[in-house]
Amino acid sequence: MRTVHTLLRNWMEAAGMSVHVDAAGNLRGLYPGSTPHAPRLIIGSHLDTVPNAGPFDGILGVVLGVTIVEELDNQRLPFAIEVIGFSEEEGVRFAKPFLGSLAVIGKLDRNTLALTDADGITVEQALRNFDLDPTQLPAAILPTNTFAFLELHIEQGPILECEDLSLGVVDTIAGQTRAQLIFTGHANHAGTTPMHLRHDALAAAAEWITAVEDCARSHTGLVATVGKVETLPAATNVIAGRVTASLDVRHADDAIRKTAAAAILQEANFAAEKRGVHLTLNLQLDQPAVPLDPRLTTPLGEATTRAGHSARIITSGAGHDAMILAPVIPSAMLFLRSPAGLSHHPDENVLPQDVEAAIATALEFLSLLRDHKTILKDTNA
Ligand code: HGY
Ligand code: MN
Ligand code: MN
Repeated sequence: MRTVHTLLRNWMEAAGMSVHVDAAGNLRGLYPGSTPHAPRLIIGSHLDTVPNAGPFDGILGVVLGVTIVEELDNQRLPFAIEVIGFSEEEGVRFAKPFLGSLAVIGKLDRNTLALTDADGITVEQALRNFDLDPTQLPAAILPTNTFAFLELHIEQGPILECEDLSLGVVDTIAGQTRAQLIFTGHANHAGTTPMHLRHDALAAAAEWITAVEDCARSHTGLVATVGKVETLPAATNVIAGRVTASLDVRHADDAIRKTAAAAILQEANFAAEKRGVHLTLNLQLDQPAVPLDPRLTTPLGEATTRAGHSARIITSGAGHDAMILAPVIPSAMLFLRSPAGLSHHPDENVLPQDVEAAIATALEFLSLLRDHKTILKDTNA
């Protein structure tokens, strides 16, 4: 992350931005407006990613933010532009996502700072290890004259490619439930323990995981994933005594998501009880679906059309920092096509012509913001 910060800082400063890293580890470049206290537009996305990831998830939206400022070529607008590279959006290290974006709206709270990673290091200690001062978190909060947030991001799904489209304008970001389930059975000898005397934690988890898939397949638009399973003692000739499994459930409708999550967790109870296995549930995230702001998505659609592309309205199954900012700052997202619909994978890609389309659209969007003072006025400016 230090290397990424150094590279991006150089690009940001070359584009005329003043750069700092805030107390939550967000990299922030400020491009001034035509007046000292001009309203502020945020353009950004996250710098972290997932293990074995592709090269575009998150970082593309930050680099495009810098590129958009470069394209202004020192032209001053009636608003400032702050490009933010958010830290810790994925939730890989501390099991809670969106830490950087929570900080800029003042919601990186003490409980979150106390979360620990696999080595027992807290979020607070990790910030100090990165030469940051968590007591300065209040200074990370966005100024009150921040009037809009634009996030450019790869779609991470197959829709734009299936329709041979470069861009999509996001209307809603699906909600998500994330949880950790711990199946505690009884480790024992694989060769001497009769089947009816076992308390096999891995067999319980395995039955549950197939029930997760069945439940998701039976609801339109629902996705549910068990992406991480840790087994102890993880030996061929030992019945698993303890299994820790992740759960990720998503849907654009919160009622459907919550009902499905409850049914899935009930399945875990069934699979555990029938084997005399104890179940512990840790709910890690209950993130509501977030509609994006028509006061911005409408001009963003207009900008897409002006740039010569179709403004395909699309719902995001992936979570984004925009879902954290949107409840307090009018937010919009522009998606770029994901070739092969692939993401969270080394072969994740983006097409140069789609990057060109996104930059052209973003510059048209800035012109609309500049020319339609109503957007500036109506959106907290
Ligand atoms: O998991 C997600 O939805 C995103 O990649 N943060
Ligand atoms: Mn991601
Ligand atoms: Mn992302």
